[in-house]
Amino acid sequence: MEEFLKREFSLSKPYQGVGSLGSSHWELMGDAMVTTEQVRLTPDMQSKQGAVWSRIPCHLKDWEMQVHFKIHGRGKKNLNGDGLAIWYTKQRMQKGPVFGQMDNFTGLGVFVDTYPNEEKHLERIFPFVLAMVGNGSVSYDHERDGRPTELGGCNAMVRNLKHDTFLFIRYVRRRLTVMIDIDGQHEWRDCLDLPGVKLPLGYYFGATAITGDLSDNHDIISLKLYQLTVLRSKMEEEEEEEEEEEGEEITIPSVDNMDLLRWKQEEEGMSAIAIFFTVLFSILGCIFLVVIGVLVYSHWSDGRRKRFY
Ligand SMILES: [Ca+2]
Repeated sequence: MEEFLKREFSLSKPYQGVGSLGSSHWELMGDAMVTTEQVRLTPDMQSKQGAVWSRIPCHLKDWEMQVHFKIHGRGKKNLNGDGLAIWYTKQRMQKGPVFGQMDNFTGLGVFVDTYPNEEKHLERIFPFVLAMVGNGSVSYDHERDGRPTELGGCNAMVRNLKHDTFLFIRYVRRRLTVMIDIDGQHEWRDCLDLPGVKLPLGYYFGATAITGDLSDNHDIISLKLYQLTVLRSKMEEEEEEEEEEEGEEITIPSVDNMDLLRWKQEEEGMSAIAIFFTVLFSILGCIFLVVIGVLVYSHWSDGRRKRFY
């Protein structure tokens, strides 16, 4: 496998022209700021959100993103938040609650979640790195730290470290691999490895971060995107050609053996049950009123008859 750095999808010092109109491949949003040392997505202050987004859609089939980042702040253990995210999505520059990106996004998100929102995280230590694929109809469950929709992840003690910290996202032959290098040993540690992840071409790379009541500096030092040239076996090539000929080009993100629509279906199922009970109780209510009405009428007409005679 060979790799080539793609400058148009990479972001590194001295961040020439980043954020200025027209001259850079990268656009800033919200509270993000460029300094000589980093692109600071959020400062260590409450209720901030910021982002840096590529202006150019990426049409590479196989790629690798190396993220050099730094999360640091005054907050003591678990009194900091909320984290940052690296994206390959259809949407760009869309503010929202998912680490600063819109919910119901379409594409891939890799999150470095630094605050445990769910109280019962018995076996999970934060910060936690987690990957999610959205198809436009799946919601990120913030209160449960994205657990219902996670593809996998790992614990990563990345805050307030003196040495450099890296995140590595590789997408090759529809296999998603996430690794981290956070111990200062220049060694990649496995975090997630999943085949059958289908991502369309032409999406945008971006990085976002958000703070709430709790905060941190969320810094991107560099984003380096490598194009990978992968040797494909004859069979794989033929399969891909066949798919293209049959018009089976990937247009919606999906993950094999995972139902990304299950949330929506559950919601629809719930509302069907709700409709059923509403109708049932309405009918019962009507019957009750009719019975009461008949009783009252017969009582009243009895009274009239008595008075009449
Ligand atoms: Ca969280």
